[in-house]
Amino acid sequence: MTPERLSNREVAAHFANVADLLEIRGDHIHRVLSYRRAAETIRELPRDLRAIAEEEGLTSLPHIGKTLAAKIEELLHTGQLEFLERLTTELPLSLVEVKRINGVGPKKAALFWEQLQIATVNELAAAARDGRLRQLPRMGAKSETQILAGIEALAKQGGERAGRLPLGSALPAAQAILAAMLALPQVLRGELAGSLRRARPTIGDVDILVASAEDSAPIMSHFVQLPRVARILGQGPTKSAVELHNGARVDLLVIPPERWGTALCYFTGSKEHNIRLRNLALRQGYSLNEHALSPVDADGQLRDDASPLLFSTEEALYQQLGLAWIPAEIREDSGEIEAAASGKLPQLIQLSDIQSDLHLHTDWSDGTMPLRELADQARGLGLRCIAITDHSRSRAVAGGLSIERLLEQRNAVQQLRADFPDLTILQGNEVDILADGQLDYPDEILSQLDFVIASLHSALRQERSVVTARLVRAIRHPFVDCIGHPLAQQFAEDGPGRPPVDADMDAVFNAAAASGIALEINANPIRLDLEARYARRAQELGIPLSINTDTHRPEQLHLMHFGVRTARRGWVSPENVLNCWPTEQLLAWLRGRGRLLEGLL
Ligand code: DGT
Ligand code: CA
Ligand code: CA
Ligand code: ZN
Repeated sequence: MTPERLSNREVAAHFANVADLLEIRGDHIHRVLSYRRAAETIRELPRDLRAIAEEEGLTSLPHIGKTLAAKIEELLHTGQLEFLERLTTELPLSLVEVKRINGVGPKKAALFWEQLQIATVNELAAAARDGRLRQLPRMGAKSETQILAGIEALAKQGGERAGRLPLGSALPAAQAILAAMLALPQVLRGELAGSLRRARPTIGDVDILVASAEDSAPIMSHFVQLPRVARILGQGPTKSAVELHNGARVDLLVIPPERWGTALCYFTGSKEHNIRLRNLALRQGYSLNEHALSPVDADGQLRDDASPLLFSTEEALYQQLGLAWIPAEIREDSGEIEAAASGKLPQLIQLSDIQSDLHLHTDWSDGTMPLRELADQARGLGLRCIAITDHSRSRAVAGGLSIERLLEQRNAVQQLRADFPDLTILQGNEVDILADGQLDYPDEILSQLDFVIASLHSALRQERSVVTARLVRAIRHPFVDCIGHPLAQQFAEDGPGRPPVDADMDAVFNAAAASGIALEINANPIRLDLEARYARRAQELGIPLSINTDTHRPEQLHLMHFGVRTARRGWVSPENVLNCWPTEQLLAWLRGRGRLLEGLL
């Protein structure tokens, strides 16, 4: 019997499980990380592992040495991994889920298993409810409540995000497939549709539309044979569905060019937006579907005396409905139809509006690039202004800077400026907001910096009143200019990720509006924080936004577009974004906030 052909994602999942079980067992951290990094590498590969194994060999991959390569071979040939099976005779695999609960982690998962034989999330919930966890060292009523809340959050998030892929994984894979389809001579045009075009932070499935006037069978067979495809879920003349090696599901539709506008609009969604359009159409005597606007009589019956209207562009369809064309990111039935009907659509920010990136890490803390290399890269991207914002002293795990190092870096930045006359380099810092809302450096140090981001990185499960007061205190601090990734949420590749902090956002926004600071839209697709609805609210309250890549590695400088897409979903206009202002305007704003900007004016 031949084993099931595992996709790259499934192979990666085995490795991630090994990493988690080793971590719970208390194995050496390097060993844990080597499995975890291997899982990440495998998950994001653009081709089948089998092809790589046969052609250049698995050890050509980053983070894959001989031992790991042999384990991948074993999985590819047998569908199983003996090492993982041996581990699971020692520790139940379900502990991996227990470990994911916020407030648990590997050490407590091990403790619960060893002391109380708790193997599953349900068993843990029961033990927390019966007060059995209190027998254990450093566990009290408070930890029980925290764990129960963590279990609830995990279940909720698991439900909301189940089977959904983060935008950061889905978009590059989808763009590569679209490019491959556009390379076919019979394909006239193509677009990403669905939630991906609307830039939702997580994607259920990828929808790709291509237009062709010819027989679609060769287009479909090309599609299902692309190297990224792990398995075919369905193949028909106008619609096919596949699963990619990274786990994404992709629908491809072939559309006749004369119906392109109607189809693209329909498959872009959202469903709620479509329903509103259909109702508008009905009031004008038409039935709208993905094919056409078809005349109907008073009881909604299709009329056979009038022919349907076809639309080759979205613009023409919207115009027929009495609307201006609506950018895809705001098609969520949250006021865009009314705005388009009355000529009041906002001018949304575009990637080309971005002039600066104000949240960047170097090798002074946990980034990989030296200062000069970062400045070079930023200049190469056409940025006019950057802020160096390494971590502050309490973040020891991230190489946080002592006061001495911070001042030393200040000198280094000042020297660097001479070589970059066309790039304004701010020396800032990403200062930790400590558990009580104090900042991680004294005021006399903060007052010397050019730009201060304050961020939550620890004690993320504080209760609502505590975390709200903590954020508000940081917002009111005279030397804070921006709050970084305000809700500290994360979208994980292989799990539910990290929930946002439980802050009262009205209180946060009120404080921000009063103190005049900016709130960040962190562009890293793991974060996308502020998310769109909060960005929109912030803009309504006159709070400036700052979209930043939070770069740690060179390739992350290119993540800006994810932040811009998120801002667009939040109806954000360029004039409300620090990064779109000319440098003089940004410096004037900082000066107005009391910044000394020594050496910059
Ligand atoms: P996803 O895949 O869950 O991230 O979200 P979407 O929005 O991509 O949803 P999907 O893939 O099921 O469908 C793509 C688009 O097709 C959707 O945004 C709107 C349209 N559509 C799908 N089903 C329906 C429906 O039952 N009614 C209407 N009006 N539109 C639909
Ligand atoms: Ca979809
Ligand atoms: Ca779909
Ligand atoms: Zn950062």
